Amino acid sequence: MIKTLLTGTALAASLAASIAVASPGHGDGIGEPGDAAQVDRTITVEMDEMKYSPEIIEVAPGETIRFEVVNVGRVVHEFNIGTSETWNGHLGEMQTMMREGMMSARSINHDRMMEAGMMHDDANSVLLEPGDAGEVIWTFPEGGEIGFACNVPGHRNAGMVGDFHMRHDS
Ligand SMILES: [Cu+2]
Repeated sequence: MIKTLLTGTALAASLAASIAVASPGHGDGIGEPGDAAQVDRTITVEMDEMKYSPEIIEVAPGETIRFEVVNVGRVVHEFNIGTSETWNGHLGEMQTMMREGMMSARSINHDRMMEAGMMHDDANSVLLEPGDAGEVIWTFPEGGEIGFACNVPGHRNAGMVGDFHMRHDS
């Protein structure tokens, strides 16, 4: 009887762990999805080959920012808030999407992504075709090493990564 209970608890714990890994922003120290009614500032970020403008964004601890992200380039780009650890996990997902025809260098096949259950609607990121715009509303943590990067295969290695500088003036 006790053995059965322990097994059940272990299973629940491992399920909870896998869910936590699948949703960035919960427990990995990068912050959390922001509330649109609590936005402190709006910042426009342009994405091009292979860079962001601006590349460095200063944020205050606990600040909620609306990022208006515009892809002014000629290929698909992503704005993804995280750390190299979260990005490494996400890169595999992108490679699968490329391989399975859910996206190509210049386009995103939303129907195909929906079919495969990969809607790519993580609150910490937006994936955009050339000419498209989207938004991310994010509440920053009190500190930490956080940045933004494009996980389209090859782009981050080519330098498509930016930094959040946490302001400490309080
Ligand atoms: Cu890119």
